[in-house]
Amino acid sequence: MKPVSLIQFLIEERRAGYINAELSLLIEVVARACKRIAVATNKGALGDVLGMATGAGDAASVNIQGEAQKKLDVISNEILLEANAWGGHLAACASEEMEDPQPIPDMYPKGNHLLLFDPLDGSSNIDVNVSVGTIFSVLRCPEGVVNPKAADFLQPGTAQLAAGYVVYGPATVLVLTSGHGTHEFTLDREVGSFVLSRRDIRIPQDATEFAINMSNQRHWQPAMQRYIGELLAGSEGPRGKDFNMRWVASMVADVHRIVTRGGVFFYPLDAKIAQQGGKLRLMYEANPMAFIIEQAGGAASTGQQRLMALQPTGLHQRVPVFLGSKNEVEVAVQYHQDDASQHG
Ligand code: AFP
Repeated sequence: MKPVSLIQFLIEERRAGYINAELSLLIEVVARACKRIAVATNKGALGDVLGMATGAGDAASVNIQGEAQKKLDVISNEILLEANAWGGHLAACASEEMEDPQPIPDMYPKGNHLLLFDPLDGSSNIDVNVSVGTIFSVLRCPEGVVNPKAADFLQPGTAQLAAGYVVYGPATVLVLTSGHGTHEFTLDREVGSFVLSRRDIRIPQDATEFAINMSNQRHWQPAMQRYIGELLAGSEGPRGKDFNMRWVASMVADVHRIVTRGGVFFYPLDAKIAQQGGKLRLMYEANPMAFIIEQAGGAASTGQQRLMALQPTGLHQRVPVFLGSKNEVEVAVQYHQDDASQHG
């Protein structure tokens, strides 16, 4: 069968009325920028892209999260900002790497969309050559807003017009939704274009693989202790079947495994991070991943509610994340809701 390129797919979606021309251009521009990020990431030690980013006087540079930035974090952020500045499809960008939203420069026309991204998720894996990725989310710019501020981005995940990630692994793979299914595109490096490799992905409703950072076990809430304890008890325990565990520590890689073969991913609240509300960021990690997972028939929750229904209160707000195979997420959520109702 003749391969379908990303551009052909986007034209199909425009003809179906799922997306408009501006959103189609936005997705193409982001995909093209991610090809450049893939080239930079693939250079490894040969490209002076590894290690920590430094600022003035060689001091380690730190992002809004207070985290030391890798060189590739900064490079990837710049690539996405530059690629999206001139096309007229955006009003502003927001990024994990920037405290405030970046407006489109006045010399360029402005569009009706807001783009949020984690330019390089999993960057602590770069120096050990483990898959990393880019995560992005698209919102509508509020009517009449010319210079969007952070408050204009604070829309629930259900307001997303599109979301996607690119995983820079053995293959460079884009997974995308515009609210009409979840679809996968693989980069054909010889041609330089993304080619449709899986249309209308469906995640198995049940799971035998779970992903969580077990080193935090002693800090978890009782409901998570109970839930994971039952998975570890396997066929000798109440679940009556054995489970396998994976933890890449790169959300894009863990989520892509789930999109590919099912499973569940948890970054729950724990005593260490309870004050900050969780580890993962709502606006440009949890919400786009939740949109992709739900459109593939999975579920995404905070442990207490549907993740995409959460009304954001801050651009860099963190949130607990339970996502993946629907039936398994529901078991974990039920234990947490039982706990909450017992303890008020
Ligand atoms: P980095 O971008 O700092 O590597 O963090 C990656 C991440 O945000 C997400 O991609 C992982 O699932 C999670 O953090 C890993 O967290 P731990 O290092 O605590 O396991």
